[in-house]
Amino acid sequence: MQLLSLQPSPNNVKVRVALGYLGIPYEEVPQRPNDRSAMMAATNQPLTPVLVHDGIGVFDSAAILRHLHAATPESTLFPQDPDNMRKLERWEMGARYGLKDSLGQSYAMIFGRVEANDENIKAAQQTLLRDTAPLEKALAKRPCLMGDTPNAADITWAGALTYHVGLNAPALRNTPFFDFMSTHFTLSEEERPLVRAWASRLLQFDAWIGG
Ligand SMILES: N[C@@H](CCC(=O)N[C@@H](CS)C(=O)NCC(=O)O)C(=O)O
Repeated sequence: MQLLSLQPSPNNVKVRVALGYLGIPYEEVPQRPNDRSAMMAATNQPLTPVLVHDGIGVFDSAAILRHLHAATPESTLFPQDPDNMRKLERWEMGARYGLKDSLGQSYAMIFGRVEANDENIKAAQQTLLRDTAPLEKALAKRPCLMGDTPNAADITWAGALTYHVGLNAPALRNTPFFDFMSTHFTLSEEERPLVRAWASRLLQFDAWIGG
């Protein structure tokens, strides 16, 4: 399998976590943001991540997780019964859109549309805390969102939290974007201890972040 990726982006992190968790070997082929030709050739669309498996291109991180599950008989990424599938999809939807308000507030400051002053930073931090509260609550009841072991809901959320838990990836250090996010929007041990520990554990399955 080959993974065409923009390495630090959350949807790419999510797919690498799934590959690492399932123990599937793959070759990562990092892409340059200004050249979409490899994704276009493999999948007729420009975004990453793209998985190429036996010559077939799969795009969209959620579709890639489904493809990996379907191709791996022992995978427990998705549940076996319809009710839990629906429950998983609700968590997954939350992860895909749940942090858009705080990210929007953060990006506005990073790209200079809004002043990065204490008041605006505090407001974005409050939004992030509001939107991660359901996770902390769920993790107080069980080790993962839906049970004892991680599934696609956990992995999707871990990807979405890439910029909100401490990361070690050398390529992320000292970039202005990551500095701003890690300085102001790292979830704290006091306020989100369970989310931090759970997301950090999952992100270690990403060879690029954890390695
Ligand atoms: N729904 C897609 C979204 C893919 C996506 O937005 N990819 C981003 C990286 S996370 C990308 O390639 N962005 C390039 C751009 O917007 O120019 C997924 O989950 O994979």
